[in-house]
Amino acid sequence: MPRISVLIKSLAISASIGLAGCASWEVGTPLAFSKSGRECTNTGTIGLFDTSLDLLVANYDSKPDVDDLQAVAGLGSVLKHPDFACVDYIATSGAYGSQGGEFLVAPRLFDLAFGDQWLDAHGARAQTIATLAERMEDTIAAGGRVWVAEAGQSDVTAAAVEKLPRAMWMSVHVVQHSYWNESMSSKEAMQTVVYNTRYHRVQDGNFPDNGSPAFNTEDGSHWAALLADPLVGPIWAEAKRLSDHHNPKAAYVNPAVAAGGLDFSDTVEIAYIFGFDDMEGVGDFVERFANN
Ligand SMILES: [Ca+2]
Ligand SMILES: [Ca+2]
Repeated sequence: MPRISVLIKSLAISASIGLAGCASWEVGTPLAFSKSGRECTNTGTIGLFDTSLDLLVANYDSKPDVDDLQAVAGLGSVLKHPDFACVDYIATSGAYGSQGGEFLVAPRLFDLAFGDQWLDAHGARAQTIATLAERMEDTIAAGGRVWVAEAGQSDVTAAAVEKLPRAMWMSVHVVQHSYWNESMSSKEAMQTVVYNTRYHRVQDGNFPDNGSPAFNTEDGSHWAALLADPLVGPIWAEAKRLSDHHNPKAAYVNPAVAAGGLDFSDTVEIAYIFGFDDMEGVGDFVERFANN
C-alpha cells in the first residue's frame, strides 16, 4: 500500500512538471495538499471521517496520568500512515479540567507527532479556544463536520463550541471513553457537549473485551517494534522517555507504564472515528501503524 501511493505521488509530480506552462493540468493524478499542508491524493471517507470536508480535533489533558503522552504517539503514528495523509487535524495540549496533579509539558513530543498543527491550552488557554472555534467554524461553514477525540476533559471543547453560531453546534461530534474524564469536566461543559453536540460515549480503552480496543497492557514486548520503526519510532522514543521520567513521581502512577508496558488508551476515540475500533489491542495497532 505505501509503495502504490508513493508511485502515484511520483507520477503526479512528473505529470505536473511535464505540464508546467501548459493550459491543462487535468492529465494524470493531480498532486493535491491537505488543509494541514501535507501531500494528499486519496481523499475519501475513512470510517466516519470524510477527508474532503471534516476536521479532527484531538484534545489531550496530560494531567496527571502519563498515558496521554503515549496516546499522542498513538495518533501521531496514525497520521503518518499514508492512508491518513488527507486528514485535516489540529491537536491541543493542556486541555484539562478540574483535576489536580502536575500538567506534563511535552512540546517536542507534540512537534514530532503533529508538526505545527497543535495548540497549547496550558500556556494560552483563551487563544487556543478562539483558534479551535475558528477552525471548527471554517470546517462547518464549508459543509464539513468536526470530530473531537476527547483524550481528557471537555472544558476546552465546550468553550470552543460555545463560540460557534448556535446552528453549528450539532455539526460537532465529541467522542469520549472515560467516566473519570467526564467527572473532572465542569457540569456546564458536560451540559454543552452531551446535550448540545453529538456526543459519542465509547467503551473504555483501558480494558479488554468490551467493544473498544485495549490499548493498555503491562506487556512490554511491543516496544521493540514501535521504537524500531523508521517513521514513527522517534515519536514513541520521546513518549517513552517522558512517561518513564514522570510516572514514578506522578500523582497517579500508571501501572502499565510502571510495569514497562504501554498505555495509549486515549487512542480508542481515534479508532472509533476512523473505524479501526475492531482491533483487539496493542498488537493489532503495532501491526498496522508501526510497520513502515
Ligand atoms: Ca487523558
Ligand atoms: Ca489509560
